[in-house]
Amino acid sequence: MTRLLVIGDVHGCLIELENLLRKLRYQVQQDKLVFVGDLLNKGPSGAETLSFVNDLKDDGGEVIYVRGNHDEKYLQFYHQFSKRLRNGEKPPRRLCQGWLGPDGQSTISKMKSRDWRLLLETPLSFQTGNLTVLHGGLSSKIHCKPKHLLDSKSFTSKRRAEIKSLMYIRKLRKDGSVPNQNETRGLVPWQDLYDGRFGWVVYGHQPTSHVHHRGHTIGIDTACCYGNRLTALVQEPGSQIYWESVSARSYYANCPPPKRLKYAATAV
Ligand SMILES: [Mn+2]
Repeated sequence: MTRLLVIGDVHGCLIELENLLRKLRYQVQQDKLVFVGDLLNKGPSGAETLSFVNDLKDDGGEVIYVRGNHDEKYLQFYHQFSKRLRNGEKPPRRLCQGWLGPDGQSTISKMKSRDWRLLLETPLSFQTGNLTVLHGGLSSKIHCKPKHLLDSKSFTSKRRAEIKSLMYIRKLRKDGSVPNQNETRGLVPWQDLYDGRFGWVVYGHQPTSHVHHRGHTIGIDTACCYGNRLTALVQEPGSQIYWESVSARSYYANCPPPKRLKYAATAV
């Protein structure tokens, strides 16, 4: 029996990931594991988390790691400095900090080539049955399946914005289009405009105190790196979706605490 386990933003919280998998009695050769993205940054063990995921794959695990905005930052860095990185050079600390965050240099110095490969292979979304997994959100102007966004040979700027939006957006214009970077007026949460056309959308990116179930969307970034919890959405064949979580061992990231939700959703 294959279970689908979708894991929220890990952000280098490897101990919590291991605890969560233990709690779920994860079976590497039976369960399908999907990450909503952002395995790296903020928490203590980004590079080690990539290595852990690679080990699961080596052990025959079916693992899908959807690309998050922090993963994308590392990939952009890689494309810019790939020659230096391949030569084993260490890019200057300030450059890494500016680009990747405070622990950028130590993370990339620990990353092996297979860890970069894991990042390079990340899809922007994953679809199975009635679930679509992506990191950020979905513009309601997107009519093709999110995974087909990359099919076109030549990208218009609109298409580029749509692709980026899968990893980054939180809000949309009322007509469902993707706002410009500094635009703030009259925007609405993307979840309010999503009409369920790709089934349930399971996403991360927006740290909240509880699983955020709204319309046809389920947000599972429960802010582990901010000292809250790491959550997995579980789908067993022929059964309801439910979620499990473990508490964070510490408050890792120097950022504001997660947004408190007015209610706590329990099951779909
Ligand atoms: Mn994140």
